[in-house]
Amino acid sequence: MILLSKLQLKQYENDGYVIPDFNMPEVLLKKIEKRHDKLLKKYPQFKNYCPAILHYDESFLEFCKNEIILNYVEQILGSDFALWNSSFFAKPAINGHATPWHQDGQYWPIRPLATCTVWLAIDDANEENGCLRFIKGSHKEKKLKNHNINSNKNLTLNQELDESEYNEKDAINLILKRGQISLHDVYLVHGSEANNSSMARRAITMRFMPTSSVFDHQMVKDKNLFSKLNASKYKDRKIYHMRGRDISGKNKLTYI
Ligand SMILES: O=C(O)CCC(=O)C(=O)O
Repeated sequence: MILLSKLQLKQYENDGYVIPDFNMPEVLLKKIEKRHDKLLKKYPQFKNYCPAILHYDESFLEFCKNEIILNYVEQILGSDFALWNSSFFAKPAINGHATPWHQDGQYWPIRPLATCTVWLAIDDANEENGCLRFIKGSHKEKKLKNHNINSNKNLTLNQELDESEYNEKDAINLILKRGQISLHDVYLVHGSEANNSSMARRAITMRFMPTSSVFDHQMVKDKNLFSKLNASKYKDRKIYHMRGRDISGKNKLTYI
């Protein structure tokens, strides 16, 4: 069985992310590209970013259910977990949108807050085409930091970390080859620059949560928490069973 080493697990714990020795096979990457092209033909508005691809094409589940990826996730989250979202950050060449510095958990209705994100590179990702950037160790306090709303239309997200909350000089660039993945913690501060290069920088995220947490479909009605966010998209979100059982007993899991 292919697993994260002790050292890699320690890195996830200390730094908030890890890059396993994994490569998505080329045939599957080609399949992903085809399905994404088809999605964009139908929904050109997702040219930069599709927040919930499974909502539009459930066949993307095939890639999220990769046994090696699930083994890694199990090592991090434990044996009972679900997939609650998958997004496509397509970042096309020349004018691909930036993602402001943020913590994911800020706008997710999951309590207790927990998620491990798998980020799969569909293109080589580097400084030129706007690779993902992490502030190493910024997850450690397990605390949500101050965010502001940024309504600039050239961003994939409207949540931006307050400048007082991080130091950009601590950022590391997540340089990955096509087919490589990284795993990151829900509290880790991250973002990415715009893509002004001639190469696309496509990536898929897969969001896994332990079933000891609850994806609270009702929480989005809390106006204080979610009023300024586009939270309606969480109301009907399907939570896909991946491994084990629903520990909380409160998640409505979809079995596939
Ligand atoms: O791919 C990007 O540029 C941003 C990804 C991101 O924010 C995330 O994985 O949560």
